[in-house]
Amino acid sequence: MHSFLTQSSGIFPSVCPLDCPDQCGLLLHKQDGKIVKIQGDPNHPVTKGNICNKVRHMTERIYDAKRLQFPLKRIGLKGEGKFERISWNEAIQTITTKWKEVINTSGPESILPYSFYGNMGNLSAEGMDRRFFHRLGASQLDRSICSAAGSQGYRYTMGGSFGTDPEDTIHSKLIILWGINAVSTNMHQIALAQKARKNGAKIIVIDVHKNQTGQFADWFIPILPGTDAALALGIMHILFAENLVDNEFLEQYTVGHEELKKHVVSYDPQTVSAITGIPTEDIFKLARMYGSTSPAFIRIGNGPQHHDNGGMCIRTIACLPALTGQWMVKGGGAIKGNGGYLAHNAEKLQRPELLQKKDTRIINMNLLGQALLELNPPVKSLYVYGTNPAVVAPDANKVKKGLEREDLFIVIHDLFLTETAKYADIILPATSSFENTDFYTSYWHHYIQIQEPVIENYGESKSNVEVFQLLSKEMGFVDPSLFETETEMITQALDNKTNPHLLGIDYEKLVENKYVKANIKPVFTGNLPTPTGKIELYSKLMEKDGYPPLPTYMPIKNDGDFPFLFVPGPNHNFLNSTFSNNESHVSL
Ligand SMILES: Nc1nc2c(c(=O)[nH]1)N[C@H]1C(S)=C(S)[C@@H](COP(=O)(O)OP(=O)(O)OC[C@H]3O[C@@H](n4cnc5c(=O)[nH]c(N)nc54)[C@H](O)[C@@H]3O)O[C@H]1N2
Ligand SMILES: Nc1nc2c(c(=O)[nH]1)N[C@H]1C(S)=C(S)[C@@H](COP(=O)(O)OP(=O)(O)OC[C@H]3O[C@@H](n4cnc5c(=O)[nH]c(N)nc54)[C@H](O)[C@@H]3O)O[C@H]1N2
Ligand code: SF4
Ligand SMILES: [Mo]
Repeated sequence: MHSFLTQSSGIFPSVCPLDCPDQCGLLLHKQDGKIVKIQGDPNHPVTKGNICNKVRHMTERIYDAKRLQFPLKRIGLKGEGKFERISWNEAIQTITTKWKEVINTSGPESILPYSFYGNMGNLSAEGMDRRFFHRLGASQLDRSICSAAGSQGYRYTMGGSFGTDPEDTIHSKLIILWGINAVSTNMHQIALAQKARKNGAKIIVIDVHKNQTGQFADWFIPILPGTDAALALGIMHILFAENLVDNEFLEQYTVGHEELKKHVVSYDPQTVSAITGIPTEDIFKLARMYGSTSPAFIRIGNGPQHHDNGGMCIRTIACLPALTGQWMVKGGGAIKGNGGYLAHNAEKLQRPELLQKKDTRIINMNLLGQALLELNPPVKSLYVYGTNPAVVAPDANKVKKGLEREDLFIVIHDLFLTETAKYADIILPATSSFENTDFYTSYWHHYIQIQEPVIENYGESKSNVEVFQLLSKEMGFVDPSLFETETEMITQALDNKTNPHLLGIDYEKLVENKYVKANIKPVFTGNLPTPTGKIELYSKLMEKDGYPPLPTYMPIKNDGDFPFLFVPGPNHNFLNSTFSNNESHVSL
């Protein structure tokens, strides 16, 4: 048995499992086998013992009376929410019997796994599940709901999720929080910005409305939704026109700066002002501040990329630090995401070779409603884990109609009877992350962390890894990788020869240290994973993919009679829909 489990009381290291960039180090206080308090780990180098209210109150969620303890089967109508307790044996038998039948009649692609990062643990969210569904031959899911557009845009410019080390941002003299509500969604970036501010940094927030982060700013700049690329191009126009660019950096580390210089002539401040709603004098002021302050750091948020021009918008903002050479300065540059530094060996973790049919269909998760209602050949079974699509997926009415389909066999694995679970035929209870072994890689800071089980599985709940192993066994699969232990999976995942930043980090080192920083050179190395190895201000790849090769403002689609855009953002007290069913958090 794991050592933490043998001790009924004590304080144990942990990591926040939620889909939040901060990925805080935690300490779990356990008494008589139960977690009684969750505290930030004061020794964590980035999060330093501070955690949000959501997780400070997470014990109330872990032991919420509504938490699922047993497998359930539906006894009422779809969506009615009437269920009856069954055994794990019956649950697994029912699922595999149905799947074998579906595979016989319609092929394995009629089964659709649907998941996201309710638990960011790599084994839970993209480990044993992938192995199992590859072996099953199920349809593949394009997990596009959160940041795929922006990440792709950033990749065109920078080659991957590589940005500034957030710890360096205490040295910044100008911090632009661009389309990020960091007070709610990245609180430790705010803590770092506060330190920088004490040393004289100015903080600018660019958003479509003045939220808590806007109130925190020294200068809040309101912008019309979906027009940020125009603003970035307007800044470039002024930087070139007023010779505020770093020509040496442009020469050495970028491609296309001459084309870009000509291209941005048309984005003069008057034109940009008309597009963005920002007064011309403010565009001048912003560009001059950005061009003459060093280190200048941009934290690029998720808001702007949730529009249909989002990828190009992020690609465009990501060009700015290259113009001023800010990548060479400690505390300069930008962060969109930093996941690239901690990239593990996804092939070894996910085993794509188990998938027999290489052109297995891929379904975009943003089009779930359409997939359930219109796809041919149809989806016959849906397996949902780590996400709550009835309330988070776009086109909710279509999604609900799809979930109501009587002939769609739905299985849901979750800690709670979520809005989506109400439509399930079989519900499986999930463990919380504190009951599992897993490893975590932040998409903001540079630390990799381990979770070892601190408490026993709640009721009869099981982890994602455990459930996929049960399903594998009952399906009659014999591939050894489907039955490996968590330790074996972590060891394989950390063995990634293609990522020098992970060199020397292995399972043992993680267990010993709890959090380990990736090996990262302090300043820009100049060798990027773009096709040219440079920052691509001009991208031939984009041209090939059917986009303008230079950063460009592309207006969002005009909805005719509906001129206003609804911008629903994350709630301060919830994490997406997580906590929205816990009274303690609703009343926070
Ligand atoms: N408390 C809390 N924290 C969370 C989450 C949560 O639900 N609650 N969710 C987590 C997840 S999964 C994610 S992806 C992150 C997201 O966190 P953020 O990166 O902060 O993204 P959003 O909050 O979606 O949007 C940020 C801001 O962008 C603004 N915005 C919208 N459209 C535009 C635009 O066109 N231009 C500009 N400049 N601004 C625009 C919105 O008004 C919003 O204030 O937060 C994570 N952290
Ligand atoms: N209107 C609107 N819609 C949005 C957004 C928005 O800002 N506004 N944000 C979008 C974004 S950025 C994102 S990332 C998505 C996120 O949306 P989701 O990925 O659906 O996130 P949650 O709603 O938190 O749901 C996660 C679920 O996973 C469950 N879970 C947690 N741990 C485990 C586990 O170990 N195993 C299993 N099986 N289940 C577990 C939780 O109990 C919870 O029910 O929503 C998107 N949709
Ligand atoms: S949700 Fe974010 S801020 Fe809150 S404890 Fe988790 S990682 Fe830290
Ligand atoms: Mo997200």
